Amino acid sequence: MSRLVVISNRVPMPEKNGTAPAGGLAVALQAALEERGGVWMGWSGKSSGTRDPAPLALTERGNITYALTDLTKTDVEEYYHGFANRVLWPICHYRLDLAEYGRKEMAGYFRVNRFFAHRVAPLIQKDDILWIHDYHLIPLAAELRQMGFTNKIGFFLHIPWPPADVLFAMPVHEEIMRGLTHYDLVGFQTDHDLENFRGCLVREGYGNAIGDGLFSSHGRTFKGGFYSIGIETAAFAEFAKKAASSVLVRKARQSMEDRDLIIGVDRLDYSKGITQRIDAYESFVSRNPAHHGKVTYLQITPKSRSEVPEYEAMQRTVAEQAGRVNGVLGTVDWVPIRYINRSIGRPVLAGLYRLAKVGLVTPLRDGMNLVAKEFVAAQDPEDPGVLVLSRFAGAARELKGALLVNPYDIEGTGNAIARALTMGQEERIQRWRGMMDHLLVKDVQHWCDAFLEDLTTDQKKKRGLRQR
Ligand code: GDG
Repeated sequence: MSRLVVISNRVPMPEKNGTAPAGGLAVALQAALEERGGVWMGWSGKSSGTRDPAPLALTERGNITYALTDLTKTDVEEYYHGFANRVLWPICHYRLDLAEYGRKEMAGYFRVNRFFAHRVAPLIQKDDILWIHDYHLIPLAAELRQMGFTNKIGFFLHIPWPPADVLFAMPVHEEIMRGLTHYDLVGFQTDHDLENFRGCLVREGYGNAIGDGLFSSHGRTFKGGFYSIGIETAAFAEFAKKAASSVLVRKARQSMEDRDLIIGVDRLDYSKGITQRIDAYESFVSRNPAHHGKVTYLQITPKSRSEVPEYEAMQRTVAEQAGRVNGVLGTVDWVPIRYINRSIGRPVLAGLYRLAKVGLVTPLRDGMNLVAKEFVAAQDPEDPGVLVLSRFAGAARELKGALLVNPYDIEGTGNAIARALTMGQEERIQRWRGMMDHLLVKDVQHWCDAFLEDLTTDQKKKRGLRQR
């Protein structure tokens, strides 16, 4: 079995005893790396002022080498904040209005990808399989090919892929599209994303769809597929069950005085639809006086990317909005929204999911959304809560037992909240069971195995791709 080299912007470093950090992706990739041996390379998160950053920091854990590189301050500004988070992120989330193009940032993005290629090159052996993750590193395969590497290289995009009309508004879309054609396998979260990619490729003549999931471009053939990322379903279910009876979660429950709990958990990001969600909750409360004083909406929103102006502004907007709703609708003994603007511990999070009657997951656009899957896995099988899920989350392609909503439809989402709170136990169990059975099979291990199998299987031996 070939070694595996994983490259991602950041690397979730394991504990000193080798345990993977929390989070399904880290656990699944670490398991795949342990099985095959290999390297996980990425940015250390540190930046220096010098042009010549320190050598790669190598940490050995068993048969895995973790390799971290520093970047310069300019690199971080241009590659990470500038192009990845202010151009590719909004474009891939269909937000042309928020994309801020700058020649300097675009050049920085390609420069840092070349730098990553040179840094990882000495660690790559002839038969290694390379797996590159996410929008930060799209041009990496092209750089490695130019240096003469002929290894199998796969790419997985964790966020959505937009339709051609959106992508082509980006000045360097041609380089981005061409970058993807240098992989052997390009994986997306859903069939919709793959379909959008196919449209982009074929419309501008970057390549052709030649059937069975294969594409051709400038004499190269590569595969495209979709591989919906999962969570560690069984382990998370067990974890949530234990967590629900912990002292902290019991205290939280008491403080809510047995009110029905509605929970929302998202990084502070405009793609997550948090402001629309608060509007929907306000609409629900205003139109349903019977629920006044009987419900608490807990929104947990850790800060993220505060260096990007849109995120900083949003932090203020959400806080003001929650305050306004509480001011208008709250009473002396009832606070309709509890808003927490920082990260909370994973055990408390899992316990709260289990206590909640409703999980509100209403992004305007999302590659997958793992919160939706975690909420389902955390439920009590005898008395499960209801998931209210945006049809624009990748997870909606799989979680058919959720109440699917259009997050732009404020009243419609408010109605779904009311329906979720009053849904009978039998229907809740039936909806939950279907979703849970699916998540137990399509867990994160399945995702990892499916991608690596398609990347390593010879195209000639295998006609086309199984879609997973
Ligand atoms: C990208 C794509 C895709 C959140 N708050 C806290 C906390 N979290 C954890 C959740 C969940 C994770 O963070 C968020 O994952 P998502 O999938 O919801 O969203 P992104 O961060 O945007 O991830 C997304 C994903 O990549 C994987 O491919 O699904 O579409 O955008 O696990 O539980 N964890 C703790 N405290 C918090 O306050 N401990």
